[in-house]
Amino acid sequence: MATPVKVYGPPISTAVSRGLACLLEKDVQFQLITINMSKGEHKKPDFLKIQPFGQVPAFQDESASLFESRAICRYISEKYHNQGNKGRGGRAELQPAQLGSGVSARFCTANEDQARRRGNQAK
Ligand SMILES: N[C@@H](CCC(=O)N[C@@H](CS)C(=O)NCC(=O)O)C(=O)O
Repeated sequence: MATPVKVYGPPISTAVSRGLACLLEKDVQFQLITINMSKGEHKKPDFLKIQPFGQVPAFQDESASLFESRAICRYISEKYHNQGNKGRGGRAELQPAQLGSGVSARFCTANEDQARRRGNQAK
């Protein structure tokens, strides 16, 4: 049996609910594994193996282990492009390792911009 789609996190979290909304829109069955943040479960070693920043959500299926809700949504939208809401996501070949790179690239660019501004202020 294929590994079920798993989402880790409390549904009250906006980032978790973003991923859940995407799964529901795409008619994907999933298992929600609640993480009790008030007990600090998101900072426990077992969870950090799935989400190294200790944040929710995290996502796993038979071929990918992901974090960052937007990367998760993109992965779901592309993998299940032919079901549910077909207006959501493209049909690009799946390359899970690259899914988060847009987020990282934007983060790096923002940091570089900030560093540049700081540099300019110092002059
Ligand atoms: N950019 C992340 C944000 C995730 C995030 O901030 N999650 C919050 C809950 S909504 C969290 O885990 N906070 C606990 C912490 O940062 O320690 C995403 O979209 O997945």
